Amino acid sequence: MRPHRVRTVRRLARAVVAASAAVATLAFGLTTTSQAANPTLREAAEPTGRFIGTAVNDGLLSNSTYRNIASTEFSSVTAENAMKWESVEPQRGQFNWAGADRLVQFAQQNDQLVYGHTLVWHSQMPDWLENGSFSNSELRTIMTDHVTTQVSRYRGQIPRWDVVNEAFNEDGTFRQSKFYQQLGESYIADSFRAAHAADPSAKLFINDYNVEGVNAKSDGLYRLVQRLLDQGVPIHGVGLQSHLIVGQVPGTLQQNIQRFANLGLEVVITELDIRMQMPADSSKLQRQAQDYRAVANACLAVDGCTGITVWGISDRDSWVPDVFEGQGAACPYDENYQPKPAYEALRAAFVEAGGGDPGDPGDPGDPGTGSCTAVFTVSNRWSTGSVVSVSVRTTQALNTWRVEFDLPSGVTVASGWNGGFSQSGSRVTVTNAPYNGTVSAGGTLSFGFQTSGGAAQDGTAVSLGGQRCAAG
Ligand code: G2I
Repeated sequence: MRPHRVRTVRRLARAVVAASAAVATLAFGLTTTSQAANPTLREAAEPTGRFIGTAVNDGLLSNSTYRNIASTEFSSVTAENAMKWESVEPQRGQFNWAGADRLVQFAQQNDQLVYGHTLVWHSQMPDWLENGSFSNSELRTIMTDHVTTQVSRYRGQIPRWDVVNEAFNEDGTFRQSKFYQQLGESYIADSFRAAHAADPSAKLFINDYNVEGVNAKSDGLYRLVQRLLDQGVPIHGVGLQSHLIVGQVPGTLQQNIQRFANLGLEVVITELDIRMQMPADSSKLQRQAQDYRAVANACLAVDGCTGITVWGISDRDSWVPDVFEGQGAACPYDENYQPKPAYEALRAAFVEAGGGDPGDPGDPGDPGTGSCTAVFTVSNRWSTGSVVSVSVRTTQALNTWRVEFDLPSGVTVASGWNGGFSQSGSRVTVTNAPYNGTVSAGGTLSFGFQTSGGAAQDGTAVSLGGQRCAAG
């Protein structure tokens, strides 16, 4: 019965919010982009256990509209340029972390993840590196030192990094970058090893474009990743950039995500935008919305696909028109920062996948202490497993946290995220990850996990720091 009660309460809460939004609209004659009657993107994504991110342009963070959308709609941020080599080390040995630090601070203020982009890439290298002549061993040291310096600086604060970016040609052979030409394929393994040594908790990705479908380029990437795994190289994920064209979402996207996930890797849609020939019109925008939804659905259908980042909030700020003449309108918000059909489609995909069906959050016989409230949401369920996201609201400010709960007998946590997991019998203990230990009074901590050995995964007897929590 409890799920029904929770659903009813939620519906009621939405109705109240909708009513007050209507009042606000009448009173002030304006609506906001936060869509008060509907969830934000990040609220919609949360029950699915996925993050929804955006690329952030450092220069636009001073624009309050931009800032507001970036913070309220997205649960993850990627620096559009501020963490690239030319930005952080413009002169050899002279570092400028201002933009990168600003983004990390912004994310921490807004309870967001940071997706680190990018460490070793043939493009946007500083001039001293691009045009300098170095012996092979010198170049290898420059490269690994760079990786070490940058990853160490944000150790514990950036849970995912694009370590190597755009290593492939369209035919699946290696791009003849400075690194490949001088160091050969081993530059990739060395970069990953250096990153792992600098932050063993970070998940390390290889990222590329035109690898969304199954094709020669993604085959090359797949073979490389298999080799790296065979060699024990610390690689944990594949980023599919997804700079797509309206009407041309690859039909093999989900299959491709699945084959990488089957290797035990995370997959992230890292740079989603879907461009069109300008001018935009309503039929192109509707088609674009379907395409956004198709991409989101493909990710949401595969357990290992853990997040989607859009490459820019608004069409006003997108890189697309600068590079593809006559094309544009690729983002989820229009030139005036108004949500487009693509935005609605993205949100609808998350809402549908989230199911809005919270599980039983606690032992019904135990009213809890009232100092914490736990909600378990099963976003995906099959005969022998499930994907569960958990949020725990605390009345007390925390610097570290430990959540414990029981799973049904025989059900085990197969993998988890946003926390450290251990299990003894049915009792699971989750401690904060290095980046999400701090929670303000009245704030919510969250983590997620996938189970094996059984499907019904509502945690019972939930406690926070040893104190029993109430049902949410
Ligand atoms: O090209 C689209 C993306 C493809 N995958 C990797 C991404 O890192 C890449 O992002 C774009 C940024 O969106 C652009 O903003 O990377 C471009 C550079 O390759 C960025 O453009 C550059 C401009 O070309 C420069 O003129 C400008 O100085 O941004 C620089 C910093 O604003």
